[in-house]
Amino acid sequence: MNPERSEASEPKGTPVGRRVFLGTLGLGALGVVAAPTLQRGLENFLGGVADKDPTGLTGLLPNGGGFRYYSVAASVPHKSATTYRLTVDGLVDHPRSYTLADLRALPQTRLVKDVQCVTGWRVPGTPFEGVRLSTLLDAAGVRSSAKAIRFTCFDGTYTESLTLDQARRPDVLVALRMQDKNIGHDHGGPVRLYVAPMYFYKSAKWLSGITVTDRVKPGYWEKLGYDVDAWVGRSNGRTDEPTS
Ligand SMILES: Nc1nc2c(c(=O)[nH]1)N[C@H]1C(S)=C(S)[C@@H](COP(=O)(O)O)O[C@H]1N2
Ligand SMILES: [Mo]
Repeated sequence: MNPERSEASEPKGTPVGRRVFLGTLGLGALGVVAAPTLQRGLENFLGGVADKDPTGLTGLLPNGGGFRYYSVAASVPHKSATTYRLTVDGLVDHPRSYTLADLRALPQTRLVKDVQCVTGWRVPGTPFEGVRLSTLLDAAGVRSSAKAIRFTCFDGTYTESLTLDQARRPDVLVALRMQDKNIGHDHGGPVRLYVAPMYFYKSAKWLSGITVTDRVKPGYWEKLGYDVDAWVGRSNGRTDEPTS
């Protein structure tokens, strides 16, 4: 079973009306529903604007250029260039807090690869751009006892993890841009993690904290059954083409 599926059909804080409505239509199998009229009808019912649905329910529909909007939190505060902060702490010699301007001033890396969600959807050739996570780790001075990273998010709920070796890969970014635009709120802006070689659940949206730890602490979906090492095509019992 795929835990994300149950999240999608029964998200935290979903108004009962929606849940009943979706239950009536039997949308557990929405992956096979593709009639455009039905999609539009559902989007209208859910408020008309897919990217305004904090529950991610409309995210089950094929929209947004192939992307689904996912959030396990019912609502997420908006952070601007003035209010956003990213903290780097834990087993480091120089903990610090970055503003968006600080992050923009660092060297930027642009990668163009396929995005692959563990529920099956894939978005080919998606540009992501930002600061290599390794750059922030080097600046922080990671201590020798460190083994892993814990990521936290300003949605107050989602968490993720990487081993230190994974985190130091050149295709792991603290991303400021996606599809050659600043990352909008719904895609996890202003700053999200981007872990190119792994299933998209590793790419934590609304990133607010990077804590260096002495062991991997499984993230939100991983506690619910997803693989901690989430290589595309080599985890979660899936055989997708690698994204790199
Ligand atoms: N904070 C946060 N990050 C998250 C999620 C989430 O619910 N909350 N969902 C994950 C999953 S399962 C996927 S597939 C992608 C979806 O990203 P998108 O909404 O930009 O398409 O975000 C990942 N990062
Ligand atoms: Mo996902």
